[in-house]
Amino acid sequence: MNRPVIVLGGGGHAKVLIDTLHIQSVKVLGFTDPDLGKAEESILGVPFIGDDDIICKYTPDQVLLVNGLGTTRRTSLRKQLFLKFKKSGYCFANVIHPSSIISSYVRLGEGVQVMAGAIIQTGSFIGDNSIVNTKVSIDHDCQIDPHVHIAPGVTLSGEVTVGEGAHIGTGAVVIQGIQIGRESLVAAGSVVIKDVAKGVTVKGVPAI
Ligand code: JB2
Repeated sequence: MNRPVIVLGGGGHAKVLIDTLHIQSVKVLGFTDPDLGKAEESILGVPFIGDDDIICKYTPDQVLLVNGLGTTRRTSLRKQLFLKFKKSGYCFANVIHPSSIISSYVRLGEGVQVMAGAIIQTGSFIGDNSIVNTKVSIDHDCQIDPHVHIAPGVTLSGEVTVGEGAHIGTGAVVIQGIQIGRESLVAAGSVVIKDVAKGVTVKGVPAI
């Protein structure tokens, strides 16, 4: 990366990202968090630098941002933060763990995060601000829209589409060709064998 990085958020997801940035010798200036109780803390040696207002002390060409908020619910603060700082001209770095395997025929948007052990096969697309979490498997020709969280251990077979802001819970399995609607939630451990409408929650084996 040609610029140092600021990480937004000081929780568990931020910690995993900072670890990956360290592996890649990226300079991390600090993390931001509205919880001023974090002022005495550091994350893997990275200092707290203030709440998000501190970012405007840097111009967009001085720093890159990394979105350290995870998503566990459909209402996504993560998405709001991404859009707010994009509007102000900032750019988000992609964070790609070196142990992930990504076909050279995969396209990635901006601010995409691919965690340790993930595999993304040929022809797939990962939209802006989406998380492909630890040990996820995304097979060929999948389309992942922006602001999606594919949680650890999920398997997507080929030609699956996932709409904007959807959350695929830990360990879920989605068979080939399925369409998952925007803002929908697939519960952890589900097996999805038919399309999921937008904005709904499905769970179980098979998921309903
Ligand atoms: O507006 C904000 C803001 N709101 C909350 N700006 C910034 N910069 N930070 C914000 N936060 C902070 O995000 C909270 O004060 C808190 O310190 C942090 C969220 O931490 P937490 O550990 O609760 O969640 P997370 O998003 O880091 O991790 C979740 O998602 C991951 C993907 C957890 O469920 C993890 O287990 C999961 N792996």
